[in-house]
Amino acid sequence: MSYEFILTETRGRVGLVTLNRPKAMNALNHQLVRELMDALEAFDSDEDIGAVVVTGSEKAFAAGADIKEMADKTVQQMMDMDFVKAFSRILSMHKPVIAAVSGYALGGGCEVAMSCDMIVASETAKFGQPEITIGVIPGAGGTQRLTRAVGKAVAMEMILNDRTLSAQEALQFGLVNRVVPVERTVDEALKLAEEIASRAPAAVRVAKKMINQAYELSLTDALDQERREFYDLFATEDQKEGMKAFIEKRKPDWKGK
Ligand code: DAK
Repeated sequence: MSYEFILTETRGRVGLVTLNRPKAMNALNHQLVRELMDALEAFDSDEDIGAVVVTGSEKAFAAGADIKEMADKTVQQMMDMDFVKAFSRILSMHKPVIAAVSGYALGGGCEVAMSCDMIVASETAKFGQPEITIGVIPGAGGTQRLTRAVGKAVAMEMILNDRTLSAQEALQFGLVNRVVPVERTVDEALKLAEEIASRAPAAVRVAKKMINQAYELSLTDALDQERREFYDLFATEDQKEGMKAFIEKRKPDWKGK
């Protein structure tokens, strides 16, 4: 499949999607978002892929939704665009998605990164929700995911007053998993993704789902569901293999079943 605004490739068991709209700082126009979702869907249904990395350029992961495309839209046209559904799809993917962020991750760009399961940030990464400066608010999860990630105090400053977080601040506030030199960002994310992709696929899938459920369900309901999922894994060959391999002091040979 050939795309106009993204590049895709496979590295071992990891799918790599690179946002590639350099003239506009990877601003997320309708087509780019459609292409991104299409590529993610394809990797999610590919049995040879165990995890996915999404990245941008050194200058910009993505500088937000395309303001030029959005400027004259009506309410109905914006509703038809539905970025929210698109970004939420990342959460419901079976496979873990890691964002490798360098440069600007602003507005919808920050929201895409936060929809991913983990973020590897370069020392140059800048996270912000500057929608207030163009007369709107974050509309694809920013007010909710950012607040859950960094807490109310920092989220208020970022969203009400355009405060941008440096990579180190993002690490300190728990928004990102790690900060690495810019030239190593994609490789570090790929390495992390490859490690996760080498683990028991069903357990990875269920673990991702349950961690994300921590934000959706009550603690009692989530603990019930966690226990059910845990029991269900005992119906998989990989549970038998994983425990047998431990006892036999060898590496497990996952079958993904
Ligand atoms: N949209 C369109 N074009 C953009 C852009 C953007 N978000 N960001 C950058 N560009 C373009 C610039 O217009 C410029 O194009 P030319 O003038 O050369 O044609 C080119 O990229 C290079 O940008 P600059 O010349 O501005 O570069 P600088 O290094 O000086 O500044 C910057 C980089 C990233 C700080 C600056 O470009 C900037 O502030 N960009 C805008 C950031 C922003 O406000 N982002 C939030 C956008 S609003 C939805 C839910 C959510 C959303 C949408 C819908 N639904 C539920 C439907 C999300 C909304 C947003 O994200």
